Amino acid sequence: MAKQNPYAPTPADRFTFGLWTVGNPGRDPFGEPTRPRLSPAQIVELLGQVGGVHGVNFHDNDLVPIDATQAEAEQIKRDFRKALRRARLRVPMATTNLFTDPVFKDGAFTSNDADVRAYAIQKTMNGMHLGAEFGAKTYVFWGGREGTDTNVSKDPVQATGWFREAINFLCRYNRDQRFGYRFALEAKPNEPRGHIFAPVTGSMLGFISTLDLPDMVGVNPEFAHEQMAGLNFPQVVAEAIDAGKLFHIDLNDQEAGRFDQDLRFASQSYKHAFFVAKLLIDYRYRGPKHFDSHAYRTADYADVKAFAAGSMRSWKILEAKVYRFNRDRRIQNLLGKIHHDRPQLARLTRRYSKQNAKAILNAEFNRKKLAARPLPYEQLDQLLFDLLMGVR
Ligand code: GLT
Ligand code: MN
Ligand code: MN
Repeated sequence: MAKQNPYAPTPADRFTFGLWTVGNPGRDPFGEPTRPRLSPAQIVELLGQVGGVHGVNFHDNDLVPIDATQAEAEQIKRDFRKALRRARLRVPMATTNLFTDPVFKDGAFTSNDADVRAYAIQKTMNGMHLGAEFGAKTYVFWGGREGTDTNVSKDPVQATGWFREAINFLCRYNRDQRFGYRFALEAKPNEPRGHIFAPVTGSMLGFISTLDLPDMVGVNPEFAHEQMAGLNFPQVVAEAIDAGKLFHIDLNDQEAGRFDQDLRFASQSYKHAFFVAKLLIDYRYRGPKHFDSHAYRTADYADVKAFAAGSMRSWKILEAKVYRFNRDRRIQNLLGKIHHDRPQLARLTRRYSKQNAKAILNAEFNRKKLAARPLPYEQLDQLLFDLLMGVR
Protein backbone atom coordinates (compact mmCIF):
# COMPACT_ATOMS: atom_id res chain seq x y z
CA MET A 1 0.00 0.00 0.00
CA ALA A 2 1.26 3.46 -0.85
CA LYS A 3 2.39 5.50 2.12
CA GLN A 4 -0.01 8.33 2.96
CA ASN A 5 1.29 11.83 2.45
CA PRO A 6 1.35 13.38 5.95
CA TYR A 7 1.42 16.88 4.43
CA ALA A 8 -1.60 16.46 2.17
CA PRO A 9 -3.95 19.45 2.54
CA THR A 10 -7.65 19.05 3.15
CA PRO A 11 -10.50 21.60 2.88
CA ALA A 12 -10.51 21.72 6.70
CA ASP A 13 -7.19 23.57 6.46
CA ARG A 14 -9.12 26.43 4.83
CA PHE A 15 -6.50 27.11 2.17
CA THR A 16 -7.70 29.51 -0.49
CA PHE A 17 -6.36 30.96 -3.73
CA GLY A 18 -7.57 33.84 -5.89
CA LEU A 19 -8.74 33.83 -9.47
CA TRP A 20 -6.02 36.46 -9.89
CA THR A 21 -3.27 34.36 -8.27
CA VAL A 22 -3.33 30.94 -9.92
CA GLY A 23 -4.86 32.63 -12.95
CA ASN A 24 -2.01 35.12 -13.19
CA PRO A 25 -0.78 34.87 -16.79
CA GLY A 26 2.76 36.04 -16.00
CA ARG A 27 2.50 39.62 -17.18
CA ASP A 28 4.79 42.17 -15.55
CA PRO A 29 5.51 45.88 -16.16
CA PHE A 30 8.22 44.88 -18.65
CA GLY A 31 6.68 41.97 -20.47
CA GLU A 32 3.59 40.43 -21.94
CA PRO A 33 1.87 37.32 -20.52
CA THR A 34 3.83 34.08 -20.70
CA ARG A 35 0.81 31.83 -20.06
CA PRO A 36 -2.55 31.75 -21.84
CA ARG A 37 -5.38 33.41 -19.93
CA LEU A 38 -7.78 30.96 -18.28
CA SER A 39 -11.48 31.56 -17.74
CA PRO A 40 -12.73 31.62 -14.12
CA ALA A 41 -14.23 28.15 -14.63
CA GLN A 42 -10.89 26.82 -15.94
CA ILE A 43 -9.06 28.25 -12.93
CA VAL A 44 -11.50 26.48 -10.61
CA GLU A 45 -10.93 23.27 -12.55
CA LEU A 46 -7.17 23.66 -12.16
CA LEU A 47 -7.55 24.11 -8.38
CA GLY A 48 -9.78 21.07 -8.28
CA GLN A 49 -7.01 19.07 -9.93
CA VAL A 50 -4.49 20.29 -7.35
CA GLY A 51 -6.73 18.88 -4.59
CA GLY A 52 -7.24 19.78 -0.94
CA VAL A 53 -8.16 23.41 -1.63
CA HIS A 54 -11.00 24.97 0.38
CA GLY A 55 -11.93 27.90 -1.78
CA VAL A 56 -11.30 30.49 -4.42
CA ASN A 57 -11.63 34.25 -3.99
CA PHE A 58 -12.20 36.95 -6.56
CA HIS A 59 -12.31 40.64 -7.40
CA ASP A 60 -15.57 41.61 -9.11
CA ASN A 61 -13.76 41.93 -12.44
CA ASP A 62 -11.76 38.70 -12.12
CA LEU A 63 -15.13 37.05 -12.53
CA VAL A 64 -17.13 39.51 -14.60
CA PRO A 65 -15.14 41.81 -16.89
CA ILE A 66 -15.88 45.49 -16.28
CA ASP A 67 -17.53 45.90 -19.70
CA ALA A 68 -19.48 42.61 -19.79
CA THR A 69 -23.13 42.75 -20.81
CA GLN A 70 -25.81 41.40 -18.50
CA ALA A 71 -26.12 38.26 -20.66
CA GLU A 72 -22.35 37.67 -20.67
CA ALA A 73 -22.22 38.13 -16.91
CA GLU A 74 -24.99 35.58 -16.37
CA GLN A 75 -23.24 33.03 -18.58
CA ILE A 76 -19.88 33.50 -16.80
CA LYS A 77 -21.55 33.11 -13.41
CA ARG A 78 -23.37 29.96 -14.50
CA ASP A 79 -20.13 28.37 -15.75
CA PHE A 80 -18.29 29.41 -12.63
CA ARG A 81 -20.97 28.03 -10.34
CA LYS A 82 -20.93 24.72 -12.19
CA ALA A 83 -17.14 24.51 -11.94
CA LEU A 84 -17.28 25.30 -8.20
CA ARG A 85 -19.75 22.51 -7.64
CA ARG A 86 -17.68 20.04 -9.64
CA ALA A 87 -14.45 20.93 -7.85
CA ARG A 88 -16.22 21.26 -4.46
CA LEU A 89 -14.80 24.69 -3.88
CA ARG A 90 -16.29 27.61 -1.98
CA VAL A 91 -15.90 31.37 -2.28
CA PRO A 92 -14.98 32.53 1.22
CA MET A 93 -13.83 36.03 0.25
CA ALA A 94 -14.57 38.64 -2.38
CA THR A 95 -13.21 42.08 -3.09
CA THR A 96 -13.42 44.99 -5.53
CA ASN A 97 -10.99 45.95 -8.22
CA LEU A 98 -10.54 49.66 -7.56
CA PHE A 99 -7.15 49.96 -9.22
CA THR A 100 -6.99 48.59 -12.81
CA ASP A 101 -9.35 50.83 -14.72
CA PRO A 102 -7.98 54.29 -15.69
CA VAL A 103 -10.89 55.91 -13.85
CA PHE A 104 -9.04 55.00 -10.63
CA LYS A 105 -5.71 56.48 -11.70
CA ASP A 106 -5.88 58.95 -8.77
CA GLY A 107 -7.42 56.53 -6.27
CA ALA A 108 -10.97 55.41 -5.60
CA PHE A 109 -12.41 56.32 -2.18
CA THR A 110 -9.70 58.99 -1.91
CA SER A 111 -9.79 60.35 -5.43
CA ASN A 112 -9.91 64.13 -5.61
CA ASP A 113 -12.97 63.74 -7.83
CA ALA A 114 -16.31 63.35 -6.04
CA ASP A 115 -17.76 61.45 -9.02
CA VAL A 116 -14.97 58.90 -8.89
CA ARG A 117 -15.42 58.51 -5.13
CA ALA A 118 -19.14 57.85 -5.53
CA TYR A 119 -18.50 55.49 -8.46
CA ALA A 120 -16.04 53.55 -6.29
CA ILE A 121 -18.72 53.14 -3.62
CA GLN A 122 -21.25 52.06 -6.26
CA LYS A 123 -18.78 49.54 -7.71
CA THR A 124 -18.09 48.16 -4.24
CA MET A 125 -21.80 47.77 -3.45
CA ASN A 126 -22.20 45.81 -6.68
CA GLY A 127 -19.13 43.76 -5.83
CA MET A 128 -20.63 42.96 -2.43
CA HIS A 129 -23.75 41.63 -4.15
CA LEU A 130 -21.63 39.50 -6.47
CA GLY A 131 -19.60 38.05 -3.59
CA ALA A 132 -22.78 37.37 -1.61
CA GLU A 133 -24.25 35.45 -4.55
CA PHE A 134 -21.42 32.96 -4.09
CA GLY A 135 -21.55 32.91 -0.30
CA ALA A 136 -18.53 35.07 0.51
CA LYS A 137 -18.37 36.11 4.17
CA THR A 138 -15.21 38.22 4.14
CA TYR A 139 -14.94 41.35 2.03
CA VAL A 140 -11.42 42.64 1.52
CA PHE A 141 -10.43 46.23 0.89
CA TRP A 142 -6.99 46.63 -0.58
CA GLY A 143 -6.63 50.33 -1.33
CA GLY A 144 -4.52 49.85 -4.43
CA ARG A 145 -4.21 53.40 -5.67
CA GLU A 146 -5.41 55.19 -2.53
CA GLY A 147 -2.51 57.58 -2.28
CA THR A 148 -0.57 60.05 -4.38
CA ASP A 149 2.41 60.27 -6.64
CA THR A 150 3.24 63.70 -5.30
CA ASN A 151 2.24 65.17 -1.97
CA VAL A 152 1.22 68.38 -3.67
CA SER A 153 -1.82 66.64 -5.13
CA LYS A 154 -3.87 65.80 -2.04
CA ASP A 155 -4.64 66.89 1.48
CA PRO A 156 -3.99 63.60 3.30
CA VAL A 157 -6.21 64.52 6.25
CA GLN A 158 -9.11 65.22 3.91
CA ALA A 159 -8.36 62.00 2.00
CA THR A 160 -8.40 59.99 5.24
CA GLY A 161 -11.81 61.51 5.94
CA TRP A 162 -13.08 60.38 2.54
CA PHE A 163 -11.75 56.89 3.14
CA ARG A 164 -13.56 56.81 6.50
CA GLU A 165 -16.81 58.02 4.92
CA ALA A 166 -16.63 55.27 2.30
CA ILE A 167 -16.01 52.46 4.79
CA ASN A 168 -18.73 53.79 7.12
CA PHE A 169 -21.15 53.95 4.21
CA LEU A 170 -20.36 50.41 3.09
CA CYS A 171 -20.58 49.01 6.62
CA ARG A 172 -24.13 50.32 6.85
CA TYR A 173 -24.93 48.93 3.41
CA ASN A 174 -23.63 45.57 4.58
CA ARG A 175 -25.97 45.74 7.56
CA ASP A 176 -28.96 46.93 5.54
CA GLN A 177 -28.57 44.18 2.97
CA ARG A 178 -27.86 41.55 5.66
CA PHE A 179 -24.84 40.27 3.75
CA GLY A 180 -23.13 39.35 7.01
CA TYR A 181 -19.72 40.33 5.69
CA ARG A 182 -16.76 41.03 7.88
CA PHE A 183 -14.61 43.70 6.25
CA ALA A 184 -10.85 43.14 6.16
CA LEU A 185 -8.61 46.12 5.36
CA GLU A 186 -5.36 45.27 3.63
CA ALA A 187 -2.36 47.59 3.71
CA LYS A 188 0.54 47.86 1.32
CA PRO A 189 3.34 50.39 1.72
CA ASN A 190 4.23 51.13 -1.90
CA GLU A 191 3.27 50.25 -5.46
CA PRO A 192 1.29 51.08 -7.45
CA ARG A 193 1.46 54.71 -6.20
CA GLY A 194 4.49 56.63 -5.07
CA HIS A 195 2.87 57.23 -1.68
CA ILE A 196 0.10 55.12 -0.20
CA PHE A 197 -2.36 56.09 2.53
CA ALA A 198 -2.53 53.84 5.60
CA PRO A 199 0.55 51.97 4.36
CA VAL A 200 0.89 49.29 7.03
CA THR A 201 -1.47 47.09 9.04
CA GLY A 202 -0.76 49.15 12.15
CA SER A 203 -2.22 52.22 10.39
CA MET A 204 -5.34 50.22 9.55
CA LEU A 205 -5.74 49.08 13.15
CA GLY A 206 -5.63 52.69 14.33
CA PHE A 207 -8.04 53.78 11.60
CA ILE A 208 -10.60 51.06 12.46
CA SER A 209 -11.11 52.47 15.94
CA THR A 210 -12.35 55.73 14.32
CA LEU A 211 -15.15 54.01 12.36
CA ASP A 212 -18.88 54.07 13.11
CA LEU A 213 -19.15 50.26 13.24
CA PRO A 214 -15.65 49.17 14.24
CA ASP A 215 -16.70 45.62 15.18
CA MET A 216 -17.51 44.88 11.54
CA VAL A 217 -14.01 45.76 10.39
CA GLY A 218 -10.70 43.96 10.82
CA VAL A 219 -7.51 43.52 8.84
CA ASN A 220 -6.08 41.32 6.13
CA PRO A 221 -2.33 41.57 6.65
CA GLU A 222 -0.14 40.36 3.81
CA PHE A 223 3.26 38.82 4.46
CA ALA A 224 5.00 40.50 1.52
CA HIS A 225 3.49 43.91 2.12
CA GLU A 226 4.83 44.25 5.64
CA GLN A 227 8.19 42.81 4.61
CA MET A 228 8.39 45.50 1.92
CA ALA A 229 8.10 48.08 4.69
CA GLY A 230 10.96 46.38 6.52
CA LEU A 231 8.64 45.14 9.24
CA ASN A 232 8.61 41.81 11.05
CA PHE A 233 5.47 40.09 9.76
CA PRO A 234 4.97 37.81 12.79
CA GLN A 235 4.84 40.95 14.95
CA VAL A 236 2.22 42.47 12.63
CA VAL A 237 0.12 39.32 12.86
CA ALA A 238 0.52 39.35 16.64
CA GLU A 239 -0.81 42.91 16.86
CA ALA A 240 -3.83 41.97 14.74
CA ILE A 241 -4.49 38.92 16.94
CA ASP A 242 -4.14 40.97 20.10
CA ALA A 243 -6.64 43.51 18.76
CA GLY A 244 -9.09 40.72 17.85
CA LYS A 245 -8.87 41.95 14.27
CA LEU A 246 -7.24 39.14 12.32
CA PHE A 247 -10.20 38.51 10.01
CA HIS A 248 -8.19 37.17 7.06
CA ILE A 249 -4.55 36.64 6.09
CA ASP A 250 -2.62 36.82 2.81
CA LEU A 251 0.30 34.41 2.77
CA ASN A 252 3.15 34.79 0.30
CA ASP A 253 6.77 35.87 0.41
CA GLN A 254 9.08 38.69 -0.59
CA GLU A 255 12.77 39.52 -0.57
CA ALA A 256 13.61 42.80 1.09
CA GLY A 257 14.32 45.75 -1.16
CA ARG A 258 12.83 44.21 -4.31
CA PHE A 259 9.79 44.96 -6.44
CA ASP A 260 6.39 43.48 -5.51
CA GLN A 261 7.32 39.82 -5.92
CA ASP A 262 4.31 37.94 -4.49
CA LEU A 263 6.47 34.84 -4.13
CA ARG A 264 5.17 31.42 -3.13
CA PHE A 265 4.57 31.24 0.63
CA ALA A 266 7.71 30.27 2.59
CA SER A 267 9.83 30.12 -0.55
CA GLN A 268 12.14 32.78 0.85
CA SER A 269 11.68 33.59 4.54
CA TYR A 270 11.45 30.17 6.21
CA LYS A 271 11.94 31.48 9.71
CA HIS A 272 9.33 34.23 9.52
CA ALA A 273 6.93 31.80 7.85
CA PHE A 274 7.45 29.39 10.74
CA PHE A 275 6.57 32.06 13.30
CA VAL A 276 3.48 33.08 11.36
CA ALA A 277 2.36 29.45 11.39
CA LYS A 278 3.15 29.26 15.10
CA LEU A 279 1.03 32.32 15.89
CA LEU A 280 -1.94 31.14 13.86
CA ILE A 281 -1.77 27.70 15.47
CA ASP A 282 -1.05 28.78 19.04
CA TYR A 283 -3.80 31.42 18.94
CA ARG A 284 -6.23 29.17 17.06
CA TYR A 285 -6.85 31.32 14.01
CA ARG A 286 -9.74 29.67 12.17
CA GLY A 287 -10.19 31.98 9.19
CA PRO A 288 -9.12 31.31 5.63
CA LYS A 289 -5.42 31.13 4.76
CA HIS A 290 -5.23 32.82 1.40
CA PHE A 291 -2.15 32.36 -0.76
CA ASP A 292 -1.85 35.78 -2.37
CA SER A 293 1.04 34.96 -4.64
CA HIS A 294 1.68 33.85 -8.15
CA ALA A 295 3.97 31.40 -9.85
CA TYR A 296 7.22 32.55 -11.41
CA ARG A 297 6.77 34.10 -14.84
CA THR A 298 8.72 31.16 -16.24
CA ALA A 299 6.08 28.65 -15.11
CA ASP A 300 3.65 26.83 -17.38
CA TYR A 301 0.34 25.60 -15.97
CA ALA A 302 1.83 22.29 -14.83
CA ASP A 303 4.26 24.35 -12.79
CA VAL A 304 1.44 26.61 -11.58
CA LYS A 305 -0.20 23.51 -10.13
CA ALA A 306 3.08 22.62 -8.44
CA PHE A 307 3.17 26.17 -7.08
CA ALA A 308 -0.34 25.84 -5.61
CA ALA A 309 0.32 22.39 -4.17
CA GLY A 310 3.69 23.61 -2.84
CA SER A 311 2.13 26.58 -1.03
CA MET A 312 -0.15 24.26 0.93
CA ARG A 313 2.53 21.62 1.45
CA SER A 314 4.91 24.22 2.90
CA TRP A 315 2.22 25.31 5.36
CA LYS A 316 1.57 21.71 6.42
CA ILE A 317 5.29 21.08 6.91
CA LEU A 318 5.64 24.24 9.00
CA GLU A 319 2.55 23.23 10.96
CA ALA A 320 4.21 19.91 11.82
CA LYS A 321 7.34 21.84 12.84
CA VAL A 322 5.28 24.06 15.14
CA TYR A 323 3.88 21.02 16.95
CA ARG A 324 7.39 19.62 17.20
CA PHE A 325 8.72 22.90 18.57
CA ASN A 326 5.95 23.06 21.15
CA ARG A 327 6.78 19.49 22.30
CA ASP A 328 10.55 19.75 22.16
CA ARG A 329 11.87 19.22 25.71
CA ARG A 330 15.11 21.13 25.34
CA ILE A 331 13.50 24.07 23.64
CA GLN A 332 10.69 24.23 26.15
CA ASN A 333 13.12 23.91 29.08
CA LEU A 334 15.16 26.79 27.78
CA LEU A 335 12.03 28.88 27.25
CA GLY A 336 10.97 28.02 30.79
CA LYS A 337 14.30 29.20 32.18
CA ILE A 338 14.04 32.47 30.37
CA HIS A 339 10.65 33.32 31.83
CA HIS A 340 10.99 34.36 35.46
CA ASP A 341 7.56 34.39 37.01
CA ARG A 342 6.93 36.18 40.29
CA PRO A 343 3.21 35.81 41.12
CA GLN A 344 3.39 38.34 43.99
CA LEU A 345 4.77 40.99 41.69
CA ALA A 346 2.48 40.08 38.82
CA ARG A 347 -0.49 40.66 41.11
CA LEU A 348 0.76 44.15 41.84
CA THR A 349 1.51 45.18 38.26
CA ARG A 350 -1.62 43.71 36.72
CA ARG A 351 -3.87 46.61 37.72
CA TYR A 352 -3.22 50.08 39.07
CA SER A 353 -4.28 50.97 42.58
CA LYS A 354 -2.82 53.37 45.08
CA GLN A 355 -1.71 50.43 47.28
CA ASN A 356 -0.15 48.59 44.39
CA ALA A 357 1.75 51.69 43.34
CA LYS A 358 3.00 52.07 46.88
CA ALA A 359 4.03 48.43 47.11
CA ILE A 360 5.96 48.65 43.84
CA LEU A 361 7.64 51.86 44.92
CA ASN A 362 8.73 50.11 48.12
CA ALA A 363 9.89 46.91 46.47
CA GLU A 364 13.59 46.22 46.29
CA PHE A 365 15.19 45.21 43.02
CA ASN A 366 18.78 44.15 42.63
CA ARG A 367 19.57 45.69 39.27
CA LYS A 368 22.96 44.01 38.91
CA LYS A 369 21.57 40.56 39.71
CA LEU A 370 18.69 41.02 37.31
CA ALA A 371 21.03 42.11 34.53
CA ALA A 372 23.18 39.04 35.13
CA ARG A 373 20.40 36.52 34.59
CA PRO A 374 21.30 34.35 31.61
CA LEU A 375 19.37 34.62 28.35
CA PRO A 376 20.62 31.76 26.18
CA TYR A 377 19.00 32.96 22.99
CA GLU A 378 21.93 31.81 20.87
CA GLN A 379 21.30 28.24 21.99
CA LEU A 380 17.59 28.62 21.46
CA ASP A 381 17.92 30.08 17.99
CA GLN A 382 20.32 27.34 16.92
CA LEU A 383 17.89 24.70 18.17
CA LEU A 384 15.24 26.35 16.05
CA PHE A 385 17.53 26.24 13.03
CA ASP A 386 18.27 22.56 13.61
CA LEU A 387 14.59 21.84 13.95
CA LEU A 388 13.62 23.73 10.79
CA MET A 389 16.41 22.10 8.79
CA GLY A 390 15.24 18.67 9.83
CA VAL A 391 18.29 17.61 11.84
CA ARG A 392 16.44 17.74 15.14
C1 GLT B 1 -3.58 42.63 -5.69
C2 GLT B 1 -2.79 42.96 -4.46
C3 GLT B 1 -3.08 41.99 -3.39
C4 GLT B 1 -4.48 42.13 -2.85
C5 GLT B 1 -5.49 41.76 -3.84
C6 GLT B 1 -6.85 42.09 -3.30
S1 GLT B 1 -5.22 42.41 -5.39
O1 GLT B 1 -3.07 41.47 -6.28
O2 GLT B 1 -1.40 42.97 -4.76
O3 GLT B 1 -2.19 42.07 -2.35
O4 GLT B 1 -4.65 41.27 -1.78
O5 GLT B 1 -7.36 43.26 -3.82
MN1 MN C 1 0.70 41.69 -2.72
MN1 MN D 1 -2.87 40.67 -0.77
